[in-house]
Amino acid sequence: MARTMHAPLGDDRSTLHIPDRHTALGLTEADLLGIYRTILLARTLDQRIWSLNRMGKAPFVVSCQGHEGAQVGSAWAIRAGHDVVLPYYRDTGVVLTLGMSAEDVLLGVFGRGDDPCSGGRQMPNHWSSAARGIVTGSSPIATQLPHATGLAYAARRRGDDQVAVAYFGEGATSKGDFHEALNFAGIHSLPCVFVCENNGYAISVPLTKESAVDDVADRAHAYGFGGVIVDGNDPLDVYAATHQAIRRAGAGDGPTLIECKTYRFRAHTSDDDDRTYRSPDEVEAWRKKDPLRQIRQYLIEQRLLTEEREDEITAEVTAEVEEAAGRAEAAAFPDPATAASRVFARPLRPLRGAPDGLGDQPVAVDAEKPLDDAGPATERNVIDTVRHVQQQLLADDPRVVVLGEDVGPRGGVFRATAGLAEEFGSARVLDTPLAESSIVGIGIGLALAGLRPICEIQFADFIHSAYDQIASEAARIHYRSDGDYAVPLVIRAPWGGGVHGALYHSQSIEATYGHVPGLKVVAPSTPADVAGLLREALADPDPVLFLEHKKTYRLVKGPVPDDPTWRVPMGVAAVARPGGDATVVTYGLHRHLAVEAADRLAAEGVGDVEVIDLRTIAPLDTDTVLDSVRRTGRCLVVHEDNVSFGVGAEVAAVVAEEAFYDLDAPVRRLATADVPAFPFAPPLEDALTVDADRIAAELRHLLAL
Ligand SMILES: Cc1ncc(C[n+]2csc(CCOP(=O)(O)OP(=O)(O)O)c2C)c(N)n1
Ligand SMILES: [Mg+2]
Repeated sequence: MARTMHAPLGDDRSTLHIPDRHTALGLTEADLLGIYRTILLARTLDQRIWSLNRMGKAPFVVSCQGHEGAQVGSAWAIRAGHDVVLPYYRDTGVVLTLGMSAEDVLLGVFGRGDDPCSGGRQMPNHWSSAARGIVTGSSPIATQLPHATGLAYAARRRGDDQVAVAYFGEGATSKGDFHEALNFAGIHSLPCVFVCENNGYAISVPLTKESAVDDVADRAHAYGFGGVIVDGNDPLDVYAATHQAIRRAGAGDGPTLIECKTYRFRAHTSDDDDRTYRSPDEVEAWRKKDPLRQIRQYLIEQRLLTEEREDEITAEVTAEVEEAAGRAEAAAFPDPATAASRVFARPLRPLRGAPDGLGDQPVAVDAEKPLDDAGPATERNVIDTVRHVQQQLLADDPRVVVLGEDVGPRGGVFRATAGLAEEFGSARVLDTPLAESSIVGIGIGLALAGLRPICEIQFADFIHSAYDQIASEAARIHYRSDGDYAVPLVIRAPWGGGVHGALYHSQSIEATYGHVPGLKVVAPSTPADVAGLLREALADPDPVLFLEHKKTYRLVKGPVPDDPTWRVPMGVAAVARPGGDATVVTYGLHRHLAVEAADRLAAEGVGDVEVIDLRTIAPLDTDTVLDSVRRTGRCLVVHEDNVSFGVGAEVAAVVAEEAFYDLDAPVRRLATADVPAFPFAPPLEDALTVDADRIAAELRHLLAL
């Protein structure tokens, strides 16, 4: 980009010949004064927050000082309310430009109930405003970047010219999510603008230790699009680049990475001591390039800012910040009664562990129509059911998008999407790069844009690189935005062993993910439950991890109602086999094995065992479990997951807490030993497998106690 050297101001400006840079950019006098005022507002506000910090009133400061030129200059090019923006924590200047007030920012600083970003749930500077197109942000660096690509993909599908603008520091460019997002944006030439505020440090780590190349902008070329470098302390330079990038993106010409070379004047946050890693001289040298000074000087040179006008603006801004600070400090804290609310957009069960009176009331759930009353049915196996229901969902709802590795023409490695790309096109049945974090992250962006994504993770074993996107993002976006956003996302994952898949194609992941608040986890085991729960999961406004046991795919067959509206409620267990002498609580493949074992024991006259299929892991249907155990007095929990810290531990704890005096014997668990999933060689795998024989043996023991 062109750089302009500013002549030093003398007393007599009339002799200076100062080139006008703004008219060619389409910026008016009002724009220039607006940019100047907003930079001054950001600076004044930031200084005020530091002073509140010194007074012990603001526990945490994330300073934008030094970055305001990059922030306000770029955001001035955003079509506020039209484009969708994903700022990062340092972006006070961005959100002020987009219409947030100083008071909005300060309500967050004080953690007040009216904090528009999170109602006092997040730390300051975790921006969010659905009304302003500002997408809720988190603390983990770079996680917002795949969201931007999902939002941009959705804009492309709608056919409008909305652009997703994502902000981040240069430290974020070391993260996988940065690379996965740019890769996806490049492949699909998405309407995205990536704005990097390169201040040369990730807390204390200098650029030389973050990257072997000097310029972040160079990264873009590897992903097939352009990267530009701008003087981040010159708001007009930043504006020009961002304006052009947004225009290009909106016109269908693809993404741009803009690297704003800038500097932060203060420590990383109020918890940092920047004297430990940089010199006062370095800071001083950059202060000479202060963006506030640069825009002020330009305005003076253009004769747009008289001393009088400057004094007026300064007084106005100071008063605005002072009044905002007074009002925000006086505002009420959030009501403690809301601390456990909005974990789910659609709560299915009372929130476990919530102190009395806290947590949302569960919604009323339609009773399940028994299979016998569900009209005509077709016999299907599990995998065919998954495919059939996805086909129906795609046909019925244009918002549905399926994405994942090999889901396109290949039809999925298990054939769960066979024929769907041909029928619905590759834009709706989308082959993604091999990058699980971004598969979920893109899905989140699609969901935030109002689509209904179904992400396929090829094997549950490979989901863990998406853990951050699932646990830190999808599952807590509703809570952290105080209900402003919801993430209706389904993540399908084939799980489980018994298929000689060894350590990395056999894992059970339900306990790990069942532990994540805000995430619903289901693990159906019959074709009918798969059909009913998949439809229910897609209709739900919360993220759902939908686990399909691989061994059931072709082994388990059963009737599936033809009625495409037939559903199974989440959060409700099923009695798979009634009985009165003992209860087996299980799910997945082991529902079938437990029923087989129970039938055997009944035939032998040993006892009549009830089998409960949880179907939903989280939230757990404790009522059905307790009701059964209270009748039978005996409880065995069976699962394929490792025994420690698993679903069995949870069920056993609930039974011990709630039904101890109804028990005739201790609660028992039968699960896989704490090995890292199943070994490959058949004798090794068999030695660890929990089969019907072992369940029957364990039940005999339990019934004899
Ligand atoms: C994944 C992750 N790791 C570590 C942190 C702690 N942390 C917060 S900000 C930061 C540095 C980020 O540097 P950069 O992206 O350059 O942004 P800057 O703060 O310099 O504007 C770190 C390490 C975090 N928030 N997230
Ligand atoms: Mg940095």
